[in-house]
Amino acid sequence: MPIATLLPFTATPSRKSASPTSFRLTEKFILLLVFSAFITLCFGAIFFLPDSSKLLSGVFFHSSAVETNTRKGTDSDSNIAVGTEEKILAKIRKDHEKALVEAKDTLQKRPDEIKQDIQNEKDKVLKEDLVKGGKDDNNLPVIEYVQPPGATGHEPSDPETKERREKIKEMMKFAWDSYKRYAWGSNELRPVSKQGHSSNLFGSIKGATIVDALDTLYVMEMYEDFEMATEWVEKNLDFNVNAEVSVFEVNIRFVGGLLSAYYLSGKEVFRKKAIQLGEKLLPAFKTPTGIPWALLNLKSGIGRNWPWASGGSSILAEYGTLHLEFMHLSKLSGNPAFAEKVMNIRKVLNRLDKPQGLYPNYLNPNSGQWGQHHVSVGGLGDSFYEYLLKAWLMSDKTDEEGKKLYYDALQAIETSLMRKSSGGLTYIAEWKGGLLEHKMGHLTCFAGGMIALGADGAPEDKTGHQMEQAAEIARTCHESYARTTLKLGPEGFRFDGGVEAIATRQNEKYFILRPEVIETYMYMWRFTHDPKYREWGWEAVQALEKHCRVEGGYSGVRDVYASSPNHDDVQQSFYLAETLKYLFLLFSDDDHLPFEHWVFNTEAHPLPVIKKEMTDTDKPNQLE
Ligand code: DMJ
Repeated sequence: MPIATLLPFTATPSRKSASPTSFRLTEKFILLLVFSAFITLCFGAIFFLPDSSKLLSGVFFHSSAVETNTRKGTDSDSNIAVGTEEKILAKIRKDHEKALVEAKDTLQKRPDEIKQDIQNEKDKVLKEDLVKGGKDDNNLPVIEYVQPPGATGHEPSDPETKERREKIKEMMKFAWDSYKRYAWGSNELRPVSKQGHSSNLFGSIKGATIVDALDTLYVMEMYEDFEMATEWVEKNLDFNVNAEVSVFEVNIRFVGGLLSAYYLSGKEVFRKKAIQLGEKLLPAFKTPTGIPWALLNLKSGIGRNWPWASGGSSILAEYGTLHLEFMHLSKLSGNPAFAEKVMNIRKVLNRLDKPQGLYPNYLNPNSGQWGQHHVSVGGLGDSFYEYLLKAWLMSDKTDEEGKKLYYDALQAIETSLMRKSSGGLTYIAEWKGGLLEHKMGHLTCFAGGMIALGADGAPEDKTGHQMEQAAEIARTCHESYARTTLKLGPEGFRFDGGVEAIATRQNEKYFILRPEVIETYMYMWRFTHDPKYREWGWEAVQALEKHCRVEGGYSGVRDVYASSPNHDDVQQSFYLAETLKYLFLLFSDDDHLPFEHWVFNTEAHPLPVIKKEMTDTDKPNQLE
């Protein structure tokens, strides 16, 4: 039977010949029948289809699963499609129920528990990312930034301390504004001639003051200036220069400054730049022993040592002051090369005999042998000792080797270099080929702070003894200031020929805004809360204001014994990085950059303690 005869709506030639009236009635009847059948079907669908609310919730919560299946389904595969559909619906139902149970659980939790759960989830994702080798646009590992505690502080409650702290901030503002006004982009400021100053320590890298000051601006909450400095770093800080730089100076000021700025603010630009610069410094280690050169051409990667250094040697305080920054560079870059380089320096030193347990200042990077037997806890040696202690502290006290090296070295210093003057002042002398030179440098004054910082971990019940030593050194260094006309400390002072804590040579009478004495006051204040340290710090502030503040910033002076200051016309970048930061912290509460969480590099750039992973049994509630 042709289909056409059964379908009244199908236009056929025979249809035209039928009576129009009777045919229209039949049509109407059939139409009515079809319509009512259609409506019955629709109603039936509403009652007999699966629970639509569940279906919808499944779509919203698990859209991707449904979509994936819809896209994959084909008409010819109807059996498989039906099976798959059932599976999807079952999964949707299961997930929905699970979500409801979880939501119920969450509602019963305290807000801090919910927070912790979110953090755990985040950590898990981050770990998975790192395991997968998650990298960002710069090919650096993806790191979730968490600000360590105490990055900013609050105002002290005592009105006098608060006022003094505000005063230090004003000094920073003046130093910074003057630099901005007269020397923006140069390495340092000439505050008398009101122009930029370029130190050859940084080759043609620019902006030492900006990078050195970044963290001080942050710590003092000068956020607008911090943003301005950040923008300069982003746009102008360039290490692709054909210039020779001091590896040590660039490391402590630039790498250290950038690392601190990163850890305080979380801004990726600082991490990126620190790593870039760290990589530029790596060729300095290409020596037969791996002891780095002092000077490096950043473009050619060719290194050499200072021409004045004994027998072509590298300098202890220079190659020994890379450890903290390089450990952090490895952590932030995922590149173990940085850590390996500094650990190798230790290995080389461990193999060498130390005269009376002391470390000579000169070491030949080719032969791996000591140069002249000069030993100093001041210039040429100082921060090597500081970094042994801080390596241990920064490792959350896991670097046992660093700890042992530090306390052994300190013992040797005490035995061979530490002396008491007839007037009762403790000082640390220098050692030249077995003979003591009874001279102490302004630089050596950092040792008061270092010894106080390490006293707590001192072996054999020596904590009290070391705290006394630290206090005595602080007193001696204070005397070196108090015994001058300008009440500022000389570069070097002697304990011979009838003098004590006084510079006798013209070339040791200058003061270049150095931080070490104030640094020691800050540590001593934190550990003892003896008000004299704040008083001594305040004396220094008054002298700085009276003799170093000039119209265009702060300047060093040529002779601290002169009746009026003769300015040297340099505002050193470390004045903003260190001197003013330590002063600010001296008048701040202890929870601002607390020592359990932060370690200061030798340029006062705070670096976080790298917390050891908690073992399972250390974790709270782990056993429950
Ligand atoms: C700073 O650059 C550092 O503190 C370094 O360790 C020694 N000298 C200056 C400040 O005096």
